[in-house]
Amino acid sequence: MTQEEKKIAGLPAEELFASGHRACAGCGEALTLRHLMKASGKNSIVVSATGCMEVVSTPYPLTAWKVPWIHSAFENAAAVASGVDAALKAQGKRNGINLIALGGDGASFDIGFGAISGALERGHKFTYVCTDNEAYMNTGVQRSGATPLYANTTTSPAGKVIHGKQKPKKPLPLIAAAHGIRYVAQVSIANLFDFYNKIHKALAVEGPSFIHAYCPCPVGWRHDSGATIKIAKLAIQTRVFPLYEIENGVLTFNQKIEEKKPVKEYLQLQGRFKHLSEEEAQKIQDYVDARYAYLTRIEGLKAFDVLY
Ligand SMILES: Cc1ncc(C[n+]2csc(CCOP(=O)(O)OP(=O)(O)O)c2C)c(N)n1
Repeated sequence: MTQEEKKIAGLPAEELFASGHRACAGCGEALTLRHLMKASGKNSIVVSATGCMEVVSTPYPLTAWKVPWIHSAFENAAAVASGVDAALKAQGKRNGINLIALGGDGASFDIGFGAISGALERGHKFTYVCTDNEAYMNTGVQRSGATPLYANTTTSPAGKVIHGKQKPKKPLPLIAAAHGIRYVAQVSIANLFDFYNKIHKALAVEGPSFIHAYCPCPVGWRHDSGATIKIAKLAIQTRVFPLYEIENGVLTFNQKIEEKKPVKEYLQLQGRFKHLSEEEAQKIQDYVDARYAYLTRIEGLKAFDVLY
């Protein structure tokens, strides 16, 4: 067993995001929260934006949360977490508490973007975790700034006029890093050793940190509920979702993919891409290659100034 494996084997058996919640079978977000809370532990406070994870975890009067949990509005989890940070500091109680703000991609890439940016700029000590399932799933699969190119959603429909979303995904982790914060990382439930390591690093930062978590959604992506981890693995192997971290302004790949798989293998498991022409599938491949080439160009460089 490696040191990393030993560390994970020693994690509490207790589930702080308990089973019995109402997430769909195969939900990538629920799995992410389960492991996030095991990594964070009992001394955590969670602020949760409106979205699937809030709805499925807290049907009144029940809750799946075994730590203090605050429901914010859709757009202001980062602002509420800022207030919690300030209040704990004023009371002299900030030490030893992991403060996490949670939002889906709609809450993070779009509507809560301003609140996140403000909290990062103010330098609050908290970890923002975006559980990205690439659309507004709670309200019925509307496209967000995180929805990938040509994906079929109810507001970017694949029909005669357009073939799914016409714009690529917004590079939110890089935008977070450009704020000058000390730690940004992409995590996936398909690599839990890396996942735990990064959550621990993010929570240890004396300031803001940002985690972008890849979360397949069987309903919105139209894939088999048993295929969640397979798809998450393929996202890494095709370089659609590379596992990297940006620590003190320097980008490092944590699971380098030397022999990449064709993106088509990833696309064909998901109904949201079933309308694609050969040409469109190739355009997605070109886009993925270009984004990865960009990350490779800045790898190992002090690409972002650290301000907080
Ligand atoms: C100001 C405001 N606008 C719209 C809504 C309706 N609404 C609630 S959850 C949601 C979508 C959430 O999407 P996302 O953040 O991606 O999380 P997911 O449900 O996919 O996990 C929307 C549009 C709202 N609650 N508040």
